[in-house]
Amino acid sequence: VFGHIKLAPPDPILGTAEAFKKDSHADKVNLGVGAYRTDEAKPYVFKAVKEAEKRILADPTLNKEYLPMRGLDSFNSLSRELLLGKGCEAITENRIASIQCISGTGSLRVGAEFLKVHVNPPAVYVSSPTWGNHLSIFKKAGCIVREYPYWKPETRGIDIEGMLNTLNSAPIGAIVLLHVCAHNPTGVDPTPQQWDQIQRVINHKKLIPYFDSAYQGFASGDLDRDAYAVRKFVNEGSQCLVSQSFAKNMGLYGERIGALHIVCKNKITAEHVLSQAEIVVRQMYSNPPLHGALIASVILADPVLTQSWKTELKAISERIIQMRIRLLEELIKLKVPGDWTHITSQIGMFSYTGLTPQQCENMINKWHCYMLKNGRISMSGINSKNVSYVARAIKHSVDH
Ligand code: PLP
Ligand code: TYF
Repeated sequence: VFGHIKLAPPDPILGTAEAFKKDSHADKVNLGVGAYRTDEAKPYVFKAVKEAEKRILADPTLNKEYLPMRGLDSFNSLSRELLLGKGCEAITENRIASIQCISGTGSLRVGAEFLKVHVNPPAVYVSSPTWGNHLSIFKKAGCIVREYPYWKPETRGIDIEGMLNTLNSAPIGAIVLLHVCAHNPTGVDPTPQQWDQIQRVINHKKLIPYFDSAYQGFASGDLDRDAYAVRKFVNEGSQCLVSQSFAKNMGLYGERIGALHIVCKNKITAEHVLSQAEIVVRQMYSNPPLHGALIASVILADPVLTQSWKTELKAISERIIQMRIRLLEELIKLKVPGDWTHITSQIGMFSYTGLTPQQCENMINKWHCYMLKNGRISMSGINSKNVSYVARAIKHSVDH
């Protein structure tokens, strides 16, 4: 029955984690998956998360009943307030359909399925490059996926003309997937002026923005600042979708907690949309898991705990920024040919190094520095102990 099934190729990102685990070399470095590591190269559990879990365990009123298909109501309202800010009109006017989802990926999958069934967009435009799963998720839902130019290798910045030109020729009603902040994999975000330009084309051509928020608070350490783009669109009247993940900013990777927010024109529409999104969920997995939603809502409902979480988040993003500075210093010290200032100008979890596939192979095979073949490194894998080793690996790979 199953004999004809071929072995699937490893996931290009998650596969690097497997390869790293198998490697027994003492100096190995994990620059693959975007998961935060401490300066000791250890996973990090937020103190605020531990405190929230303590309170959850101690609460005699809690039980393990099913959640509704839309998830935990307190989580849904607190998470959209975190994303869009207190006093956001779309929230006070009750015109957002919010649904707790299985982290960012699950939220994108529910959003994609919902769009296919109820909107049937002519195409979904994603940046070139983007997080690989974006393409697969929308294709899996039956959407036609197209790319808009984003990365300009010559400037190591955004190809804004290319992006605007492509969006200008997109059919009415097409979806445009946008990273809210800390673009994965390039680490390059539009400037406020570029967001103005993008918004103008989207509005003019009647396109539908779909924001992916996987790194709020991770880019600058400031949750409000990192939400600039999505707040601008929503506050200026956009009807749009947002997939929100708490994997990175609360370190809840394995708890699979996130949300899908669909911003509608009015309250009645939002009610209809929510009821249909719930049907999508019902047919996929019935209802979401409870624990992560409780953790996030306990943190977000208590101003003291929220503040302590924000302080930790700031420290984490600071460590990453420090590692960018240190890595650039080491590369300059070693006189590695070329301009490496993009290491510090790029933001968020990743650096798009510009290393060629062959140079990446050398990083992995000779130096045990696990990274993606497109040149992406996760900055959180770098620490004060291995930064000069990584710089030497880059030098050797460039000279190679
Ligand atoms: N979107 C982007 C841009 C990502 O980088 C990721 C990975 O963290 C996700 C979505 C989904 O992550 P998760 O499903 O762990 O929330
Ligand atoms: O790009 C990354 O490394 C993160 C983590 O299927 C990730 O977004 C990678 C692959 C995946 C889910 C999360």
